Amino acid sequence: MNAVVKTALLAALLSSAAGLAHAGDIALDHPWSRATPAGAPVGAGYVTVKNTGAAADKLVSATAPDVAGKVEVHEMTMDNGVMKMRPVSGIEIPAGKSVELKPGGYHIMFMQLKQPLKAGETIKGALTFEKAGVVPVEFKVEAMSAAGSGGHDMKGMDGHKH
Ligand SMILES: [Cu+2]
Repeated sequence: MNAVVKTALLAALLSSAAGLAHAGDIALDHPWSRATPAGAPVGAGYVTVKNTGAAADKLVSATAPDVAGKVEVHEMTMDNGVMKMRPVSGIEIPAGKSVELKPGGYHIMFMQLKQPLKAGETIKGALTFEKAGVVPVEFKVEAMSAAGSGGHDMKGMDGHKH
């Protein structure tokens, strides 16, 4: 690990203590997740990614080794009235713009869950960007009913073939 990356990681760690992770031109705001029922194989992570730089960046992968055997970047779409999720190769974050990963859209998929996600816990992980590199993140697990349309989203989860 070179000194520049080390400095960026340290800066990200320090600012994440204040609730906002920052590395280079990428800032992560309100990383959160939703509690999962016992035995659920997957959970989802959401976060607002802000690109304060002059060049576009791309979220290409994520990790959360404490809770998930595998993590993917997913997109949820409506297909003939059915919610479907599929892995994407990355999420473009345009220069000077924010992209919100949220229920019903782009999300981080925690797969091969090692234990249920419980409200109040935090999930330590990292998001990898093409330019900004590895940005540490801590998803705060909120109650199962968080952010409204929980029932709707769980239907999408049931259709998830993993
Ligand atoms: Cu998914």
